[in-house]
Amino acid sequence: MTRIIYILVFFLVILHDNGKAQNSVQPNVLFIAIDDLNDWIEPLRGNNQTITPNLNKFCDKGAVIFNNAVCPAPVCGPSRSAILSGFMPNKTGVYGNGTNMIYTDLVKENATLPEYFSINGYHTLADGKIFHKHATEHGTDFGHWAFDEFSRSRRYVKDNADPNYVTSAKQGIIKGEKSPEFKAKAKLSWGPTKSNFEETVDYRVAKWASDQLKKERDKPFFMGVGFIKPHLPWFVPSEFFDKFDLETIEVPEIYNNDLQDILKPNGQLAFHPTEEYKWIKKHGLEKEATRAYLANVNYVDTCLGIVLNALEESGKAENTIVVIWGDHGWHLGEKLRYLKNTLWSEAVKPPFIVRLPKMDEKVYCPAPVNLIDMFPTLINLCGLPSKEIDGHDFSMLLDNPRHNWDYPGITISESGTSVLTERWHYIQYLNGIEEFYDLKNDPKEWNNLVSIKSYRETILEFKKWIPKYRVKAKRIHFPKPKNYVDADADPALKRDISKLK
Ligand SMILES: [Ca+2]
Ligand SMILES: [Ca+2]
Repeated sequence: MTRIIYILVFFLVILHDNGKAQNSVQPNVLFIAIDDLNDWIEPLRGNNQTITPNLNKFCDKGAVIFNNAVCPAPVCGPSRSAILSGFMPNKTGVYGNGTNMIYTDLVKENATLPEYFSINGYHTLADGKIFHKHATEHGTDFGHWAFDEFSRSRRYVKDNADPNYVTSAKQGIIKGEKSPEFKAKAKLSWGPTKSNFEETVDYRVAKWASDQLKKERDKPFFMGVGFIKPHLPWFVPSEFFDKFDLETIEVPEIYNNDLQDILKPNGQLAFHPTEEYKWIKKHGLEKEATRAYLANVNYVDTCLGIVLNALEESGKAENTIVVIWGDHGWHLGEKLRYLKNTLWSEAVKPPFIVRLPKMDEKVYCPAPVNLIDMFPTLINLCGLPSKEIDGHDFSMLLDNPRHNWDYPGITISESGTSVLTERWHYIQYLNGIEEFYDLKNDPKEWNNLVSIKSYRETILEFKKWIPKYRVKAKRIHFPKPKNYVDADADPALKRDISKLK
C-alpha cells in the first residue's frame, strides 16, 4: 500500500511539473544565420581590421562566444541540413550542395528544427537564407515549407554591381576593365553596388525581422533571420568598401610551403594552390579581396544591428534566446586557397554566439560544440520534449563555460572527417591521408604532425570519432526553375507535421 502511495505521489509530482512547464512563459528564439562568415568578427579577433560594432555591442551586453565551435559540414547545404534536421551528413547522405535533404528517409520521417517548434506550440517564421535553396522538378525549394510564415526578400533583389568598379574572375574583369587576360575559372567577384543600402537583400531581411519583432503574438516565436553576405559575390554599397583604406589593408599571413607536409602514400602532394589563389596572386589582388570580404562583413554587421536594436526596442529581449551562427568558415589565402569546403580550421570553425535573456557579461567558451548541438539545446531551453537526434545539449555550458564537455567537434565533408578539440585537430580523408595539428603551439595549422611517433597514441583516440559508416548521397539534379516558382507542388514538400517524429 505504501508503495502505491509513493507511485501516486510520484506521478502527481510529474503532472505538476509538466503543468508548470506548459504554463510558464516559454522564451522566444531569434535564430540568426550568417552565410559564409568566418572568424573575422571583432569578438573572435580573426582579423584585427574587421569592423563589427553591432556584434561587439551584443556580446558586451551579455553572451557566450564559442571560440572553438565547429560546423557539421564545411559547405552551405550540408551544414544547414544537419543543423536543421538534427542528423549528421553521414546519416542523411547530404555531403554536397547537390543533395536536397527533403528526399532523404530521415527527413521524410522527422520534424526539422522549425517544424518541431511549430508542432510544440510556437509560431515559426523566417526570411532570407535559413535552409539551403534547391531546384526541384516543380520549382525552388527555399525550405519555406518548414515555417508557419515565410517571407521572400531574396527573390526581389538583385546584386546590381557597378560595372565601372566590378572585379570578376569568371567574366575577366578587374576594377571595371575587361580583358581575356583577366579571365579564370575562379569563383571570386566583388565591387560596390549601384543600389543603396536600403535596396539590398540583407537590409530587407533585417527590416522584415524588425517589423515582425514589433508584433504582439499570443504564442512564443521561433524566428529565422538568414543573412546571405559575406557569401560571394561580394557586392555591397560603396559606403562599406570606403571604410577600409586599400593602401593600408593587411592581408592574411600565408605560409607558402604549407601544403608540402600533406602527402599521398606515393609521396606526391595531396593539395595544390587553387584557381582562386592563383588568380589573386597573378593579378596582385590580395588587398582587394581582403578589403571586399571586410566590407561585406561590416555590411552584414550593420544589417544585424537593425535586428538586434529592434529586439531591444520591442521589449522582448528579456524573454528571447538569441543565437548567431555562421554556417561554416572561409579561407582568404590560408592553405593557398579561397572559398570553403575544406577540413582545415579556416573552414570548419564558424562564429557561434548565444545569449540567454539572463546573461549580463561577455564570456568565452572554449568547448568544441557543434552547430548541430543547437537543436537539442534550444528544445531543452524552451521546455520542448526531447527528440532522438544527433547533437548534444550544451545548456550547462551557458551557465558555466568551463563545464566538462566530453565531445570533440566533428565536421564531415565529401572528402573526409575533421575531429577538433580545444588543443588538437585531426583530419582523415576518405583516401587515407591524415593530418594532425597542435592548435596551442601551431594555431595556423602549418605543421602536420601525423607522422611523428610520439603522437601516435593521441591520434588513436581521435580516430575513434571517425564515423563507422557513411550513407551514400542521393543526388537529384533539376534545372534551375525560372522566376523562382515555389516548389509547393512537389509531394516531398507537402508535410503533415502532426505525423512527423
Ligand atoms: Ca554558406
Ligand atoms: Ca603545412
